[in-house]
Amino acid sequence: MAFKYPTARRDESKVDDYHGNKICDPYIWLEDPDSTETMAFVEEQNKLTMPFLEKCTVRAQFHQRLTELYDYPKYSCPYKRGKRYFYFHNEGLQNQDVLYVQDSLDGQASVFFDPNKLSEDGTVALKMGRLSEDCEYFAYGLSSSGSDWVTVRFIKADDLTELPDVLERVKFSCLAWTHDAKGIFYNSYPRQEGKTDGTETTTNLNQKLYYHVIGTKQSEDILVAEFPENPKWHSSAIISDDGRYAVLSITEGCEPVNQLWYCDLQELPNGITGLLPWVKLVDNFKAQYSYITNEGHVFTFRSNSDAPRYCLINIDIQKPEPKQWTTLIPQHDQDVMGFVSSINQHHLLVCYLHDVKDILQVYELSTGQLVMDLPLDVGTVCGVSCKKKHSDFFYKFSSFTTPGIIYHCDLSEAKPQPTVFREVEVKGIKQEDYQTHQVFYTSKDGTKIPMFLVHAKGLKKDGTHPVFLYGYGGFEASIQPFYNVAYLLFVRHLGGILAVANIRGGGEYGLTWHKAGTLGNKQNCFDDFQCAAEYLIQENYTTASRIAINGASNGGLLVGACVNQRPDLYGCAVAEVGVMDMLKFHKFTIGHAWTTDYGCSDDAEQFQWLIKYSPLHSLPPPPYSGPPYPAVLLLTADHDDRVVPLHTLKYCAALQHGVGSSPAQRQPLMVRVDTRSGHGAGKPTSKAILEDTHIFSFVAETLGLSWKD
Ligand code: X98
Repeated sequence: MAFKYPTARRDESKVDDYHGNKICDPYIWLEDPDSTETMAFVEEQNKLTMPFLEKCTVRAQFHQRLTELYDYPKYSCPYKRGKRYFYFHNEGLQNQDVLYVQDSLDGQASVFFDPNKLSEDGTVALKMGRLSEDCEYFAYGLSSSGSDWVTVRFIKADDLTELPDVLERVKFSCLAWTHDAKGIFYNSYPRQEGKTDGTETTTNLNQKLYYHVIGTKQSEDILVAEFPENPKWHSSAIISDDGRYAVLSITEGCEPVNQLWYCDLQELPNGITGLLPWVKLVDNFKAQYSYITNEGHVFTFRSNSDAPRYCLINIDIQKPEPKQWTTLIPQHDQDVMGFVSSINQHHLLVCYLHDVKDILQVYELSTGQLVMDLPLDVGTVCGVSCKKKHSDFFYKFSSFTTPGIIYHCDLSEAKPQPTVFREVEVKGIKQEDYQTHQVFYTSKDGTKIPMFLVHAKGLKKDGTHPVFLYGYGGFEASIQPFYNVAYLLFVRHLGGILAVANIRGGGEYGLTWHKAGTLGNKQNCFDDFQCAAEYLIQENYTTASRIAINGASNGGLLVGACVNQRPDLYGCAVAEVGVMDMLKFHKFTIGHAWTTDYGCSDDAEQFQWLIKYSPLHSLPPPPYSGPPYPAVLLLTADHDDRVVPLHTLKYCAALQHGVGSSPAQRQPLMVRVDTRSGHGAGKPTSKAILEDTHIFSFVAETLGLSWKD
């Protein structure tokens, strides 16, 4: 035994009966984040982990170089409201991006909203912000310490005066101004017992939709939609481009399906005074319908109804029968239709995903005909700003080696041509030193899986390179090329290869690809990931002992499951904020929404799927004599109310108990528990840099890598 892990009490008396199967939950006491025993466990773990991380050989160099290189200016696309332009900007190392305003695109910019002023350590983040249609007010939601909970406040946009209005208990919320700027739609949850600060594990049920009238108290807010018969339903309202309709999308989990209701706000004789008279255009959860725009009573939706790669349909709300719905742009025979935005009154900006690379095009709204291509390099459209009433629009492109290029295009010109509006450069990283290529490898069942490889130019396939293999595999999320300085440092200074495997469960090839990695097919995700590692070995890029696998959230589950299934296939595994207890995840915060991807242990058949791969339940008991586990670093944080820390803590205790007690286990099995931190969104730059430093220092230390100048 190379490390002396803290002892964690095992309560063998805690046994649950799942459909006749007795499953012991010995670390159930770790489910209480506030007990002295849990707090002591966390403290002891950190006391082991933090000195180990701090003493890693490359730690100081990685931190210094990452801080240096991360210090480059970052910009969002500008967007126009009223007569002014707004954009986010970070000088480089500011903890939170700052919102700026300017009168014209080349005019002097001034600070409009600076979240850095709200806390010393940058842990208060701007989660959402909405300017009213004519720019009278700015509604903004702040979250503290990375929690999903948001507090919404308001300022007047012309003179930045603060309004007294405050909205609390807001989470997973829309924020939609009525065009008269009299008020705003938002969601909140009923008061709950105990804390509501993101450290609690209380389930999130019975979310409601309200209308807040500016200048009134939250207690007077108007309840406009609730679903007492369906406590898991969540709703989200948007206001149509013409300001006339409230369009309500209702979901009951994370599947891309929704009900679609609307309300004609012009038909309310006394305005918004109570539950709205919603018209149910779609009253089932068979497909997804996302509002794009409307011309009078003809609405355009992006949909996956009979279209796993998505299409655009028109629905005349005066002829609501599905038989009368028409297709505006049919689904592509290969590519997946991504976001669609209306521009220039009668155009649509449409993004397609072609083998995990973006394609951007302009179509005509009235006919669905292609108008123009907007040529892109291999990579991702990571931001757009456009509005139906404006002829010009912006889009931002990035890739593994491109930090960001913002293009500007005006469709009112005779020959519209995108021009580079802003391009940033990262001093100290030469793009031409790196090479990205895409390979397609074969998974266990013969399916071809795409994977991006990023490495130094002229790399020799001599089996010696360390690999950082990243995956996610769920919730129809496509892992498209993205820029990350820490990855490039791994390539440049640790001689590594970044591998991003686009495994099933994601949305890379549409709904079919997603479903092939959910429910009873979840094992496909793990097979795809393991086959990625095997491919990299077979192709002589690397060896098993040089592979570090990484994933976060659903990707943390991926890492946990793969380590249990093939401990011999990797040298290191870093699982961030992972879902590790597959029998109980649905009981905490928003976990119930993930049963659409995972299933639920309450169901006998689904229990059988889950017990087979649940990281917590697939760990070997002592005495363990199988192949040593790779070095394992687990990460979680005290305010993670998306995937509550108990997943990682229980998994850690069980891992150290079984594998950690084996004399053959020389590599560390550790957990880093951050404080004033959450699932990831809104993380201040200083914390992100430190976290990446710790992750890559751990990878370098445990794979035996040294720093190359
Ligand atoms: C979620 O759990 C998404 C959580 N979530 C939201 C928002 N609305 C939701 C409505 C219903 C259910 C969940 C919702 O974030 C939302 C609404 C408005 C604005 C912003 C957000 N996700 C999964 C997750 O976090 C996958 C991605 C989204 N997981 C953690 C899955 C397993 C681990």
